Amino acid sequence: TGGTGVTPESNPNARTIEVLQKMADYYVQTKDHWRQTAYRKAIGTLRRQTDKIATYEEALNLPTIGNRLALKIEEIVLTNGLRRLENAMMDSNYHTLQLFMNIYGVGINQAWKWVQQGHKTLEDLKSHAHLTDNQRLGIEHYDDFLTRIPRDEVTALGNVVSAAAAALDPKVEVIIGGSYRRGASSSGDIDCLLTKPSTSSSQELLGFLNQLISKLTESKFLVAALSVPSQSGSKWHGCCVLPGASKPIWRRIDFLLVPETQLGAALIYFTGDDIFNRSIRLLSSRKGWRLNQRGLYKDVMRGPGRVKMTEGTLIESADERKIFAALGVPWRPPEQRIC
Ligand code: DCP
Ligand code: MG
Ligand code: MN
Repeated sequence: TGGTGVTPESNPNARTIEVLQKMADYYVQTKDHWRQTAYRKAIGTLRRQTDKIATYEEALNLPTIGNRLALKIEEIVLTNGLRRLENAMMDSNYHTLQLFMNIYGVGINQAWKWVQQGHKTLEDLKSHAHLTDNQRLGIEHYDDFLTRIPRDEVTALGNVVSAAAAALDPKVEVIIGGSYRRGASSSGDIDCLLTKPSTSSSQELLGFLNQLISKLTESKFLVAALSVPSQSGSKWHGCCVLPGASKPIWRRIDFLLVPETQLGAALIYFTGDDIFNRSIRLLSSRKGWRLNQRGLYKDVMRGPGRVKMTEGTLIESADERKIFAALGVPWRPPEQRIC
């Protein structure tokens, strides 16, 4: 070998990279985007090193490598492996972990707890674990919630919501966002944005939401509530079924209250996809601005530890296209917001 490049064989960190790569693959499986990205960056950094990185301090001195990753790198060098990875991947626990993580609303931490408590099946959880109401519901409808919703069914479910909304208040507009708005042929859930002309806060729509929920519950369209908005909240999560189906599949549905003044920012956020959102937010923060589901802001004041002190000055929030224009990003129709 020679030259300035570090070939994989000659890289003194080859074994560390190999283990970190397995971890990264594992986090792809568990849909942990943040860790995936952190591991990828760390691998890139290690690839560029010509010396072996053996200690916590050496690792921490490198760009893109933080506290936790530095500890892992030291552990890999010391033990030639990684306990957590071995725990996760080298035995049947890994499959149990996958099983539990596929329960709606259950993340890796909860799934791990159950695995460590020795639970192996959904039946085990039902009869022996302490479950919240939502976890129980997620287990009871395990297969339903893993079943994608065909586009035609999303349209039909959306039409039920639109009809009920129109009967209560003809000025309210129902927009289906999420993967449906991106043109997907099937969706994981239904993301319903509810908006109305001349509104400037989501609280103004809370009364309407309560009426809509009552009406759709009475008509047996809504079959469960998973989370209801808190005092300042604007989201309702629950389940619905297609009317008239003989053996209906429970579908996840979200209602999101959006005042007209924030419709553009909310449309960007709730259209996604999540990777597109992350990249457009990053682009905003590189300009020193901040984009969230309520608007695009400048002069966001931050205190120690980058803690946000003020929301900043609003640049734009009502119009989706104007937000793209303000950011200097060419307009991208929803179908092209797939990263
Ligand atoms: N969203 C996000 N980051 C998250 C979760 C959601 O930016 N961590 C945004 C982008 C999503 C939108 O909210 O498009 C709706 O979230 P969903 O989880 O419903 O995702 P999708 O509708 O995109 O896909 P699916 O078909 O799985 O519902
Ligand atoms: Mg969705
Ligand atoms: Mn959703």
